[in-house]
Amino acid sequence: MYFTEATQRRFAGRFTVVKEPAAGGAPAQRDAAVIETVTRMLGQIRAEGLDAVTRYATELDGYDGRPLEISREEMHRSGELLPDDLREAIELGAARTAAFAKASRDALKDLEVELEPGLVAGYRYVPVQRVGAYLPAGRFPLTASAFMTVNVAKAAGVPSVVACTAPQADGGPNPAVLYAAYVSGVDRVFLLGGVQALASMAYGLVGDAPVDMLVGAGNAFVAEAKRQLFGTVAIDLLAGPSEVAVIADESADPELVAADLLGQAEHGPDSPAALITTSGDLAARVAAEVGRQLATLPTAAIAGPAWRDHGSITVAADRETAAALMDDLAPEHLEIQTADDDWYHEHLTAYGSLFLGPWSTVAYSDKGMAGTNHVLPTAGGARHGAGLSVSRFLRPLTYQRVAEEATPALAGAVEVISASEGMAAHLATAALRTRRLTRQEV
Ligand code: HSO
Ligand code: ZN
Repeated sequence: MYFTEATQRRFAGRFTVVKEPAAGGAPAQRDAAVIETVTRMLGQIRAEGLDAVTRYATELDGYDGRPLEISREEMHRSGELLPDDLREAIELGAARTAAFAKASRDALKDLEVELEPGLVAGYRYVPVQRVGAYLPAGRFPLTASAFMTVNVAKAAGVPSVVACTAPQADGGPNPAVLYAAYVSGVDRVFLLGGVQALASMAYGLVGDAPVDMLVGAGNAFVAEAKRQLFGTVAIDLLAGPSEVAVIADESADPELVAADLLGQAEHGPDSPAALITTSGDLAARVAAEVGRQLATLPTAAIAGPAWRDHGSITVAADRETAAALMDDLAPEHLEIQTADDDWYHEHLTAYGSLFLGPWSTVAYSDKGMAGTNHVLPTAGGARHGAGLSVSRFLRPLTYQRVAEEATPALAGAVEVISASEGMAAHLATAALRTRRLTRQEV
């Protein structure tokens, strides 16, 4: 995550980078070894089916041979294994994300319009029928993932939602992840991780039938598997390392800004964190504060290298420059901590999700408590895409109904265009109707 050359030229002299990313800020490239491994695994799973799936699960995840499908009873019981406060927090996150997803669903209205007398066109929102959700349980088991995928798909009206999650050291699923999927309304869950999980759902090796769409974040192998399965199935997006960016002015609290930069840096040593500020004084105070907080952060072994290699601080001459530089980065998460929050909200055009004001922090959304989705575009994808939402599971399927009286408004022009293209059969479909109309009229 760094400024493009065009933007650097356009704003030359209007900003200063006071802390550069040591690694140059270039987005991580697709790794040739990952591509090759995933291609080989998908090929073998396609050819050999579940035999290859369980072989990989044993080799890579220590799968112990128990039934791949997790029973409803085990799902229900997973809640009882959790401390009360965790179980309640999971129920709260599921309820809040469901409330936002349901409100979003209700805001999507079917359309029907009469364009000419007798010519009606419209669309109906129809959900994808079968969705497969990947629930990561790797370095960190992301408990809220199920809220963002299963819950939102269910709010969109998807009839079948299956999920996969990798076995943990004890051979079973992570109980918090499983309980989050259960309270999100998942239909079936399978004990599979990584490439073999995605392939099993896409090829219909688990569940009733192949899924139509795969959703959910994972590591580089998961992202590559989704890329290669795209076409066979739809996907939500290809998520790279988690990113955070902050726009702050002299009114911001450096302790909060520093904490929020490190808040996402702990995802991995390649997680970018960027501060753009209109205040040189704040820039210096945040830099010092990041160092101070890293000294005691339990995950400093990850967040420290992330900040060193992919962290940046930029001082911009004014808010217009700050906003333009930030649009250029198009970060996954963007916090605004300024005296001008509303101005930024109006002018910014590229971010996965926006956090307005010092009381709004990314982790609130990450864990489902803000209601919004945490499956968001990274690596500049926010310039053209948006995060996961009910609208991704709902397709506006169009229809048209043409009454006889509207025939003159369509057929003649279709005949003329078809004739000019040499498309005789197309022409005939319209001409036939024109003739019938004429005959009736005589
Ligand atoms: N920041 C991640 C989601 C997450 N982080 C969940 C922690 N838990 C992608 O938005
Ligand atoms: Zn996060």
